[in-house]
Amino acid sequence: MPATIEKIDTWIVDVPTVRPHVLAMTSIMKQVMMLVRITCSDGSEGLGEGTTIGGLAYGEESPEGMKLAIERFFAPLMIGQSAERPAVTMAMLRGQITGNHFAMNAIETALLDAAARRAELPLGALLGGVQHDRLPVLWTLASGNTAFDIEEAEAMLAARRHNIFKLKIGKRTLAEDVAHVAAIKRALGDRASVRVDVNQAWDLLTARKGAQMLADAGVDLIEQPLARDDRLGMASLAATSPIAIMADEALRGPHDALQFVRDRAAHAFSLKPAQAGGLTAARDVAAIAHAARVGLYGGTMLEGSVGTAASAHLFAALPAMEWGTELFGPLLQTDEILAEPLTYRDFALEVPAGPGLGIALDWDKVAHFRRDGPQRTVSRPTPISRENA
Ligand code: MUC
Ligand code: MG
Repeated sequence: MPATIEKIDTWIVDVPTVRPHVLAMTSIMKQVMMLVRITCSDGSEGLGEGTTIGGLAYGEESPEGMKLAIERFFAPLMIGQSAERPAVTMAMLRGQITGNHFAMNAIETALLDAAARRAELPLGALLGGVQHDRLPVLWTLASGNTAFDIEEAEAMLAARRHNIFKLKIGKRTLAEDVAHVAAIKRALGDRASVRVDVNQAWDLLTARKGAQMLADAGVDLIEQPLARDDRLGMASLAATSPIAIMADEALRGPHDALQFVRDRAAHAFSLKPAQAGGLTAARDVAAIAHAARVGLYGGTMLEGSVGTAASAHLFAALPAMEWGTELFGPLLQTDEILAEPLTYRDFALEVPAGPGLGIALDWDKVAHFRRDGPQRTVSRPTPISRENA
């Protein structure tokens, strides 16, 4: 009997961060994750995650909003439908629900996870096949304090955890930001690559000056310097910048990717499944980048382990991530909600092996961090394992 979708559960989980994470538009002290689990009639299950940065500060969706959207709008359309054809289910959802890219991604991940577990294949196999076992992972220095950031970077280098660093700038004046970045690059020298993420905070004139100053300081790349809707500004900057310009917030799926390629508005794309509207939509963005010889970078919304594992499967199924990845989200959190944490070693994340996402939640930890508290957990959900998949 073909499996159907029987039940969809969602949880909000709050996990503190190891230190405040300071971006141009917000600072966070904890990560709020929406976890979704799809249970199918054959007992198979799939997990997905929807995580944003600072509630609605970064984008148009929040974990709380995703939970509501899935409960109220996605679930009624999905219950009773076949669980065997995720692409058909996703086409149906996209036909009836506009936008909601992060929630779409969480749902698509869970559908693909369940389908891959059923087939006893890694999720990446459903995305074309895993091509890489390890993905280089950078670390974001975002304490806001130069001395602290240098110390943090040195510790990461010594532990062989990261040797590429991204600095969050755009909150202070250009001169202050460049002084901060240059001091860090000077301290690290050739031992590390240093990049910056402006998170849309600059205008074109500031970006032109900034690109030159940062190039002089030894920085490799500038991520989303201008407002996400200023594609022509990005094109003008990309035409003259001495260092690579990367699009992030501006890329909300294949259509944006096509426009960016047409306008030659970026040298690199930050690939984010949630922003693109799903793993398969992000794969389409990657195909456009590949055809246009635009470099790829594996972005993050600072997802926890579920979303990070999903992105890892996609990135591992692509021919190359020319700029590496920033799949460090779980390392920013004080605790882990997986039974077995993801493995970070020798400057890389090991792509989880095993069926589906290749991970299992520790449901005691989920209960502990659940916003509505463990005391309201009536019965603990059954852990996902090979046996009951
Ligand atoms: C972003 O804009 O790229 C990724 C890493 C990080 O520190 O923040 C995120 C979001
Ligand atoms: Mg960014």
